[in-house]
Amino acid sequence: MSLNEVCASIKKYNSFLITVHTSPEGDALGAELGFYSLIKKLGKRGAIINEDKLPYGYDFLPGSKLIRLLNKSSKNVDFDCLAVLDCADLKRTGDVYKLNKDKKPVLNIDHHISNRNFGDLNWVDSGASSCSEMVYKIYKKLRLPMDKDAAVALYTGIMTDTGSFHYSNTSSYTFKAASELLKFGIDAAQIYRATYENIPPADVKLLLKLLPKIEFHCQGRVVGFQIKKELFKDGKPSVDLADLALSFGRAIKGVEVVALFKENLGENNEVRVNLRSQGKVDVNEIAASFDGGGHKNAAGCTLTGDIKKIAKKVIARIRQSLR
Ligand SMILES: [Mn+2]
Repeated sequence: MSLNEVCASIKKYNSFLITVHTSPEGDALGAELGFYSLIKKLGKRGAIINEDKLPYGYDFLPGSKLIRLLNKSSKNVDFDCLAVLDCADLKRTGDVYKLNKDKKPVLNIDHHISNRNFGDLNWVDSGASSCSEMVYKIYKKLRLPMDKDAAVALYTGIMTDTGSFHYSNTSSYTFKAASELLKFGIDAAQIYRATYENIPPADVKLLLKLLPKIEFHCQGRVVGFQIKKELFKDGKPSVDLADLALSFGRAIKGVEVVALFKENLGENNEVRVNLRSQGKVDVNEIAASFDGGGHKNAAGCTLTGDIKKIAKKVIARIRQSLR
C-alpha cells in the first residue's frame, strides 16, 4: 500500500485505537505520540493503549501521560480503526490487539523487514529508518502543521532507531526529516542526554558486573552476553542493560555480530535473544530461523529453555552466516 492510500484511509476513519509493541522504546513511543497528534489535527478522536509501561527516562516526552496501560477498563474504548505501529506481528502488541473483538480494520504502519502484513491496510517500508520517520512522512503528505511536541516525539523516535544517526538505516531523507524537526525549537542535546546519558549509578554497578562476562566467538567476529536472573538479585535496573551491552559490543574492533541473551525475569523459562550486526550479516534471517525477526542489522527472537544451551545454538547459527 502506498503513502497516498494510507493518507486516504486515515481520513476515512473517525476514531483510532493506537498501540505499539511490548517493551516500547523511543521509536515506538515517538511514532504513537506523533500519530496521535496527527489524527487530532485532522479532528479525529484517539486513544493510546500499550501493554507495557513507559521505559525509564522517557517521561520527558510531551504527551507521555496520554499513553494508557492496558487494564480492565480498556475494553470500553470505542474506535473504528486499530492503528498498530512499529510491530512486525500483531501479537507483538501483547494483549492489546484483543481489544479489537469487533474486528475493526487494522492499520499496520511499520518498517520491519519481517513484517507479516497482518493488517487490513498495510504500509510497510523496510527502507525507512524508523516508524517515526514514516509518521513524519504522513504529516508531510497531508500538509499538516507540525508543532514542537510532535517534533520532539518524532525526532526522539528517529534518533533512537538510527543509533543517533549512525546505523546503516540512516538515509539522506532521515537527516532531512531530523533537520526540519529541529526547526520547531526542540532541544536535541537535552533529548540525547535524557535518552542515553541518564544512567543511575546503581545501574552502572550492574553493567560493570555484566561486561566482564563478555564472550568472544568465531575469532572475535561475534561477541555474546548472557544476562542471567541472578544479576538482578539485589534489584532490577532502571535502564535497559541489554541495550547498553549491545552498544558496547558493537564498538569492539572486528566485531560483526553481537548476541545478547536475557533470561526472562518472569515465571517461564523464556530467553529473549537480541542480535545486532555490523555490515554484511543478516541477523533478521538468523532470528527468523528461530521464529523471530526485525531488520537486517537488528533483530530478535524468543526461545524457551536453558540460557546456556540457547546461546550455544544461536551462536552456531550465527557462525554459519559468517562467510
Ligand atoms: Mn522501530
